[in-house]
Amino acid sequence: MRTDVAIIGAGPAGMLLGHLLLQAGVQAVVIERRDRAYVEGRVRAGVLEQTTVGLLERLGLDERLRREGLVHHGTNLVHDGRMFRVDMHALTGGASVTVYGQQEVMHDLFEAAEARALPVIFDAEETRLHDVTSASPSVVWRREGIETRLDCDFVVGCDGYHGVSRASLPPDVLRTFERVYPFGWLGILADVPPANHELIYANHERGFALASMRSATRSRYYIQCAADETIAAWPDQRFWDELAHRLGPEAGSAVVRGPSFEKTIAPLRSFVTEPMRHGRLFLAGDAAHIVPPTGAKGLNLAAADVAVLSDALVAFYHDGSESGLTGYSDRALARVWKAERFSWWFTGITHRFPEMDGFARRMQVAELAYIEQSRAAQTALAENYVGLPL
Ligand code: RFL
Ligand code: PHB
Repeated sequence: MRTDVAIIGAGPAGMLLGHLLLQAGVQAVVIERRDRAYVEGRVRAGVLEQTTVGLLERLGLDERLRREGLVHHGTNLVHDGRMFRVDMHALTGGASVTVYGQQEVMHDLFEAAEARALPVIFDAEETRLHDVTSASPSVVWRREGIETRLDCDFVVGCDGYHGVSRASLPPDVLRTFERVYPFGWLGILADVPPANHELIYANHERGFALASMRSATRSRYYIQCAADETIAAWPDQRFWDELAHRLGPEAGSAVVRGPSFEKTIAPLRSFVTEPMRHGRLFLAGDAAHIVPPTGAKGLNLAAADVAVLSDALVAFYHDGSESGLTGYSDRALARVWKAERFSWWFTGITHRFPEMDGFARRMQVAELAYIEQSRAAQTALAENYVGLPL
C-alpha cells in the first residue's frame, strides 16, 4: 500500500488531520490500535476553544455542534465558599468557548470519514515505524494475523501519550519535560441537570471540585482525589456529598443528584517533548504533550497542532515549499508551552497539594482574591481560557 501521509492514531489529532489533508487533496491513511466504539466511547474533554470550533467549521463538520453545543460566555470560580464569575466574552472582546464532548467530536469525525472515504484502519496491532529519516518511510502493522506495510512520504504520530511514535525518536534527539501531580481527578457522568448553566472551578480546603456538563440534562463533575484512590471507595452518595461540600453553599445546594453511569480516575501530568519533528516523522497532540485537565486545553492543543501541520503538509504538496514543515516544531511548541503554563498555573491555584503549609495556602487564597477583584487578572485568565491565537 502507498499513501502521502501515514497517520498513527485515530483520536482527535489523527482524525482532524486526516480530514484536513483529504479536504486539500492530500492522501492520508489513519492507523488505529483500538476499534471505533472504544475510541468514540472514551469520556474525556468537554470544552472547545473557538479555534477548534473554527477548524470543525472549515471541515464542514460543525452542523451538529452548532445545534447541540452549549456556548459559554463566562466561567465561575469558588473560593472560601464564595462564587464569582469571569465574563470571558466581555474581557476578550467577544470570545467564548463551546461545551461539546469529545465523544461527540469523535462521532462526527468518524461519520464523516465513512461519508468522505477517509481510510481509517482499526484494530491495527504491533504498529512499527521504519526509515523516518529517509525520503521513503513506512509503517507496518498486523491485523487479524496479516501484516501490512504502508509506504508514505511522511508519518505523523497522533497516537497519544502511550503510543509508539514518540519512542521512535532517538534518545539523543528527544528531550522531555515533566511534572507529575500528587493527586488525580475522580470524574462522574450523570443524567441530571447541571448545577449551573456555566462551569464552576472550586478551590476548597479538602481539594478541588469542578462542575461541568455535556447538555442541559447531563452533568459532568470532578473532584480532586488521592493519586492512588480507588473507585470502590467512592459510592455515589459519598461523591455527591463531597462535591456539594466543596462547591460551597451557593453552587453546592444547586447540585441535582442521581445515579452516575460513568466513574473514572485520571492522573494529572504536565509533559512536553522537544522537538516535535524528527526527519519525516512529526508528533501532534498528546503524543507530544500532556496538560493537566484544569485548563481544558488537551484536545484544543491537539487541534491547534494539526491545523499548523496540515497547512505545512498541504504547502509541501501544492507548492513544494518545505518552510512550514521546517518551522512546525518551533511554531507548535511556542503555543504548547503557553498552554502548559496556563494549565499548570490554574492547577496550582485551585488544588490542594499534600506538601502545602500555611504560607502556600494563603498564597492561593490571596491569588484567588486578587483575581476576584482585578479586571487585569480576570482578563489574563479569560484570554488563556478561550485560547491563545494560533
Ligand atoms: P488520544 O485521544 O489519546 O488519541 C490517540 C489515539 O492513538 C491510538 N494509539 C495507537 N494507534 C495505533 N498504533 C499504536 N501503537 C497506538 N497507540 C495509541 C489510541 O488508541 C488513540 O485512539 O490523543 P490525541 O488525538 O492527541 O487527543 C488528545 C485528547 O484526547 C486529550 O488531550 C484530551 O482528552 C484531554 N482532555 C481535555 N482536553 C480539552 O481540550 N478540554 C477538556 O475539557 C479536557 N478534559 C481531558 C479532559 C482528558 C481527560 N483524561 C481522561 C485524560 C478530561 C479528562 C478527564
Ligand atoms: C469536562 O467537561 O470534562 C471538563 C471541563 C473543563 C475542564 C476539564 C474537563 O477544565
